[in-house]
Amino acid sequence: MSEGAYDERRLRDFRAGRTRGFSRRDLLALTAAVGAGAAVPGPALAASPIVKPLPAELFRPLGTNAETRWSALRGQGYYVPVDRFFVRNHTVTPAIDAATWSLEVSGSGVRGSTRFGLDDLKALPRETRPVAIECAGNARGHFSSQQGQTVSGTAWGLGAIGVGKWTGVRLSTVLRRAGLTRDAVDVQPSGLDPDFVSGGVDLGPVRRPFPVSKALDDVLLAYELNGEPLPPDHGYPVRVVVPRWIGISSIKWVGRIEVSAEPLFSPWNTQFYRLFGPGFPAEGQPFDRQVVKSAFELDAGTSFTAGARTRLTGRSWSADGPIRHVEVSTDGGTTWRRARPYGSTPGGVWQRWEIDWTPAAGSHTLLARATDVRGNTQPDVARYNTLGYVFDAVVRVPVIAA
Ligand SMILES: Nc1nc2c(c(=O)[nH]1)N[C@H]1C(S)=C(S)[C@@H](COP(=O)(O)O)O[C@H]1N2
Ligand SMILES: [Mo]
Repeated sequence: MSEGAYDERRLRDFRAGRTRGFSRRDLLALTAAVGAGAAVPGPALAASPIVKPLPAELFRPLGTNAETRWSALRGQGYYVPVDRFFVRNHTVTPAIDAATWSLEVSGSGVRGSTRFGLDDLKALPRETRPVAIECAGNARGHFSSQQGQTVSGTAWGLGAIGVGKWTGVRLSTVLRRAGLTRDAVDVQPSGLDPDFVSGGVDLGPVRRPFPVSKALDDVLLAYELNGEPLPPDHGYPVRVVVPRWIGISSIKWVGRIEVSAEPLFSPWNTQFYRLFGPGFPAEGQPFDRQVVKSAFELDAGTSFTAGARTRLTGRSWSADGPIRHVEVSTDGGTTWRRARPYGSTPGGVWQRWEIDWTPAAGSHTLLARATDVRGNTQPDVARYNTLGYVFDAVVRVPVIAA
């Protein structure tokens, strides 16, 4: 079944109340509780929700999260080093002992319940894949800064993406070992980090289902990132890596995978990570895939030397396939030039590019617009949705030359 058809079917199931795990009734109860102002503070969070250092030249902290500064990717290779890979934590990075950790695979779509230790997974065939983890809310801050719209959620710039070289075992291998049945339709991994509390309601562990067809296609259970054991903040000892899908699908610190013969629902595919707003269904439009985006490898407000030739660099990416070309404007969108692609592109996850520019004194607005091999490109305006997902518009970057 195509991903689009899957989403349509789930939407019908959800409307009809054919849901397991999290129903429309739950959602209404939750909305009522939040509406009634039943906000109770959640459990106290650890002093730092993120374990690794977050130096200001590499990261911009955003609550329990930290986004990569695009200037920190200049001169870096294809893969984002761990020291600058963005972190999106709903709560905190948990301390997990790999020696006692195990993964439970159970539910109505497998015969019995099976546990896999880390050594069990490592004994299975290894596979390495270049994959982007990108938050569905990446660039959300531009809904307000560029389109004057109010959206809720973390006000990310463009730094909630990282391309990594992930190594692990195919989820399909593990599901088959666990006795996957023909009836299985959905797979739902959940994290071992603390339950997520929103508006005083405990929503349980972070989890979001995806179809068995996707699970059997290209999903990994990764235990290495860029050739090293998975770092604590990125899911140690094992995380799910779902290529091309929004970051929330790639559950970190996975402890259980429910395999179900019925469609599954969680707050992460009913309340969050749906498109709400004018023109969308009242119960929200489901979505799973990322869109086309581009970023310059510099920070807004960067100052250049007037009259001196400089080299602008950046990266563009699309979930729908490799990038075909990138156009850059240094005059606020009046004229456009083709950027030069460079570097190898394993897996076609993103494309690095460069273009020379000799700025005149004054303020300038830089824009980059990518088109992928399928012809998808970036619009001038992203479609408004209340939770601020999938911002794909061309981002306007103010810089100066003096
Ligand atoms: N268990 C768990 N998995 C999770 C999350 C989380 O908070 N807990 N955040 C999700 C979201 S919203 C994103 S965008 C990615 C971020 O992955 P990273 O922190 O390794 O960059 O992890 C996903 N997996
Ligand atoms: Mo995310």
